[in-house]
Amino acid sequence: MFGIAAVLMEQDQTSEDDVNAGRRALTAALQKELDAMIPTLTLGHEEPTPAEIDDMKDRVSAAVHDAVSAEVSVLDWIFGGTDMDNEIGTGFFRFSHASMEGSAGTSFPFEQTWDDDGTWRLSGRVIAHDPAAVTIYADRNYGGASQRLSAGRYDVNQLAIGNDRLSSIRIPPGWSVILFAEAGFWGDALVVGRDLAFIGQTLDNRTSSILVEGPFVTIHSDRGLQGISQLLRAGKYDVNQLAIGNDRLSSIRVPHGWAATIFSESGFWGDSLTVTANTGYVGSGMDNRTSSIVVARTMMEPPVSEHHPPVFQ
Ligand SMILES: [Ca+2]
Ligand SMILES: [Ca+2]
Ligand SMILES: [Ca+2]
Ligand SMILES: [Ca+2]
Repeated sequence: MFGIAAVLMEQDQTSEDDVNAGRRALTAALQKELDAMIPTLTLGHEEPTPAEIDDMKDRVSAAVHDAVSAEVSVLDWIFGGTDMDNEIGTGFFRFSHASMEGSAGTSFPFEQTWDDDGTWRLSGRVIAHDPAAVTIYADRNYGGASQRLSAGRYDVNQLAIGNDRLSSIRIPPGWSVILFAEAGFWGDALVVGRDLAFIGQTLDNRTSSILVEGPFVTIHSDRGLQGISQLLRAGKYDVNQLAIGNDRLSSIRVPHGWAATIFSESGFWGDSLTVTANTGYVGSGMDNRTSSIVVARTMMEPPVSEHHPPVFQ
């Protein structure tokens, strides 16, 4: 779960020190509430309920008011004198694990407007990125010692699970992994693009070096990122390079920092559509018509996290 809590204050005559006392109280009160809430989360209660969030908001708000009021006289604060700061409003935006899971790269916008001494608008967007990690396991069925690997090269002395131990692997969509039997990225090799509860007799307990690449664009024959899929690195793919088949594409997984343009005709012409985020359905205009594709990176490396400064008006 991901949440954003916002308290909008308009600063008039309240001193900087008093405002800072309020800000410190807000941070401390929020931290205390989160620390108290997290241990209550269980499998049957994965997120706080709306009522629990309302209670948290009340307690945090009271703590901030107390802190500022301790500096400013309580009466001044409440009745305002017209020159004291006003609280314009509070906002709370939350994004559940369920809504973000499987929607990596999708923008979740949030916006709230307050009308109090003018109009105030807070807006932004939240993007969940694909988990930047493959997980390797010493035992079959994702058991035993494990290690998370982001994109990169891992030679034998970087394998925390040990040399010649790997037996199963989890790979997020759009990632590609090459397992090598020898140190130094050579010998028998296996290219893996999906979860394998058992990597097979050929390389079981033989992996000594690993190459991890991703995330890449993935095209799908069915809507909702389902059906036959094909991973596409940056490049141009004409009709005979579409492993999912001609006129089959219905959805595309596009990681942050990538763009894919699909064309209705072979040779990169005809109707086209460019997508820069996961697209569960390309729309009736392009569904089952794609005959060529151009895939490009729009930035060198995806950032670890992205946030846009909120817009205050
Ligand atoms: Ca093993
Ligand atoms: Ca080996
Ligand atoms: Ca289709
Ligand atoms: Ca076509």
